[in-house]
Parts: sequence; C-alpha cells; structure tokens
Amino acid sequence: MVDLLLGLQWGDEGKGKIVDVLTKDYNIIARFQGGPNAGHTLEFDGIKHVLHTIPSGIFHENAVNVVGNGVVIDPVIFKKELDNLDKFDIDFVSKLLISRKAHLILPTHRLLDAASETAKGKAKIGSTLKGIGPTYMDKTGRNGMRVGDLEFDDWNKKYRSLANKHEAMIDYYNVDIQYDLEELEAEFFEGVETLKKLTFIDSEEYIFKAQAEGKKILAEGAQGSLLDIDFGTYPYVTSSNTTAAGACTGLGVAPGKIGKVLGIFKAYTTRVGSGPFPTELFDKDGETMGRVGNEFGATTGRPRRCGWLDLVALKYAVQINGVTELMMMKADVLSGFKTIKVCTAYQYKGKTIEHLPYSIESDHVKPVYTELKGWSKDLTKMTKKEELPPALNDYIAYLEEQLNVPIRIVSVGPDRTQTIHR
Ligand code: 2SA
Ligand code: MG
Repeated sequence: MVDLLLGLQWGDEGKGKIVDVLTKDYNIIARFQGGPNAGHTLEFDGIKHVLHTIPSGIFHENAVNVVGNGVVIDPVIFKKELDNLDKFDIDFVSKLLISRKAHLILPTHRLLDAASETAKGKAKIGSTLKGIGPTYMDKTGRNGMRVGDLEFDDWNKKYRSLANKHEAMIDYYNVDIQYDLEELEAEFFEGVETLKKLTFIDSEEYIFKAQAEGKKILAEGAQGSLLDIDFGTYPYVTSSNTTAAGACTGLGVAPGKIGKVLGIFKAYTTRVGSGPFPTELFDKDGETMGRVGNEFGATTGRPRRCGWLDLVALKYAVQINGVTELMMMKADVLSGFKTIKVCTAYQYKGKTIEHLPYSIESDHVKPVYTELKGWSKDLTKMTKKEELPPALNDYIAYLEEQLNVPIRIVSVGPDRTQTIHR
C-alpha cells in the first residue's frame, strides 16, 4: 500500500514538516507532481530547510527519496537544492532517485511563464514564474523533454529545437521581458551535468517492486487541492493534479494500492497568488494571522493572503481525496483570538448552499460563518494532547464532526518537536 499526504487548501499547509515527522515510519518518500514551485519547509535542531523538488524525507538516514514521473524538474534549481544539502553533509547520491519520465523545465519555459503572465496583466495567475505551466503544456502537447532523454547522445539537438520554438513563442507574446539566453543556458547545462550524477530509474517499476517487497511508501503532494488543474479554482490553479488521483498517474500506483490518505490543513486559510478566496480577511485579524503565522511564500517570498477556515472548501477537498486522517497545522497561530470563525456555507445566487459551486469569485459567493470560542494560551511549548486548552478541543471536535474524519495530529509550531499526536 502507498499512503498519501496531501494539502487540502491552497498549499503551504505544512506538508514538508509532516513528511519529515512521519518519515521514520516509511522506507520510501516520493513526490508525484509539481516542481520547484513548491516550497516545503522543515525545521529541526534550530535550522530551517526549504525544499522545492526534493522529497521531504531527505534528512533521514534510511529513507529513499524518489522524484516521480509526474514531477517537473528544473536542473538549475535542483542543483541549488543539492548544493544546499551538501552543506549539511547529506549523502543524497545514495538516497535520491529520479524518474526517467519526469519532464525537464528549460530556461525558455521560465521565460514563457513570465511572458504569459505579463501579457495577462491584471488577470495574471500569480504563478511562481518557475516555468511550471509551459512545461506541463509541452508534456500534454507531446513536445516535452524528459530526464531519460539525457541518457541519449542527441539530447542537445532535442533541447535546441524545443528552445528555438520557445523563442518564437516568446516573440509572439510581444511583451517586454529582458533576458540573456546564453547565460541562462550555461546555468542550465551545468545543472544538467549535476543531475546526470544522480541515479535515473524507471520509477513505476521501482515503486511496483518496493510494494511487492512490503516496503512502506509515502507519496508527498505539493501545492493543495484547491490548486488542482481539474478540481481547483480554475484558471487560478497550478498545472498538475494535486489531488489523490495525481499520485496514481504521477508515480504509477494502482488506485487499489492506495492506503491511508492523510489530509493536511491549516487551522485557518491562506492563499498566495491570484484567484478567489471567500473567507479572505482584509482587517486586523488577517494581518495578525499573517504576522504571527509568518505567512510568506517559501519559494517567492510573496506575502500570503489570510482568512478564516473555509469548511465548505475543506469538505470538498476531503471528499475528492478520500481523506482518512486529518492533520491540523498552525493551531498556535490562532491563540489570542477571542472568537474563531468558521465558514460553514455560502450565500450563492440568493440561496444558502453547503457545497462548492462552479465559481467562488467574491461577486458570486458570500461566506456564512459559525462562531466558536477562542483560547488565549500559548500552545508552542505543549507536547501532550492533555495540555490543549478546552476551547481548542471544542474547535477540533467541531471540525471532526463536520468533516467526519479524525484529526490525528495538531501542530503547534514549525519545529519537528512541536507536534501533538492524538
Ligand atoms: P505555478 O507557479 O504555475 O504553479 O502557479 C500557479 C498557482 O499556484 C500557486 N502555487 C502555490 N501556492 C502556494 N504555495 C506554493 N508554493 C510556494 C510556497 C509559493 C511561493 O510554498 O510558498 O513561494 O510563492 C505554490 N506554488 C504554486 C501560485 O501561487 C499560483 O496561484
Ligand atoms: Mg509551501
């Protein structure tokens, strides 16, 4: 069986931390979608690490980390991540395996991302500008370059012809973006050489064998369910399937082989980039969440938008993914709020509805809130469930009842140790 760990909101739920906490129970940690748009933050021994493409199990001695076929890899960013691991003496060569079928992000994919966003003006997606959209477009358009191509002598020719095509496309956008392709390519080729030092595998075969041998596998999602290309707030989404089904296609896991589906959510909601966000706050409460929660993009540094928990959206994510266990993050950030609000329905076209409609743009939906009592105690030093304040226990019980799934972990701070199991 392969267990999944998925973000249930708009990303940044704290997947990196939880994978790191859970890795001791697994033999293999595998990424199945997304790429360097992700920013997975891990904290232990007083040091903060941010991973983008590399699975969050890399800091554990015994876990093997697999970058699956559904991931898109930028050799330039990958090299930077590896250089960083080198500083901490992490022996990544022996425990990091890359799927031959993973697609490569070319420098021109990044330029196309920038050109597309500039051309969209105000309607931009708010992409991380890492070339994610254009790379997945080339994948589904059947033009892409894959890691496995690097094992053949003619990969350079393939590269050139695709990059030339991209240059013509950049011209088509007719926007003012400055770049020095030669410089970008030098960096890219250097990254490719580093990538080639790692072991390329047929990851579906590897995962299949590992399953047969009874190895424990955890698939680590990136971004969140509401950014899913099919089920998210389209077009303000990323270009991959961030939901449970993405693990099947992005890793080669048969649907019947999926075990636990661990869903992770923040005790409130954040979103980075453009797009609708019904419970977004523009007042002091939102400002407090952002400040106390240190809500800045781990990849781009952009401030994240903040708001109350949206149960309508969370129920939807629980359903789509078939979540079996929940993990609530950043409960500590809500300490000090007199009342905690939870959106339990929307006003939509003159009616009160409890499901996610086609559009959740602010012109179409208004959140309906239920209020719960807040708590004032600092949670960050707590280690046992018995220590949690009664009002927080009431909040947890309310969410469990509404979602019909148990909350197994309550996180009370960014460090590995600030994790309460229940
Ligand atoms: P893209 O770059 O094409 O995938 O962007 C499309 C939308 O997806 C959003 N997106 C994200 N949202 C939250 N977290 C992400 N990772 C970084 C982080 C983001 C950052 O961990 O903080 O540093 O800004 C992530 N990646 C993509 C993005 O904002 C667009 O709305
Ligand atoms: Mg993140």
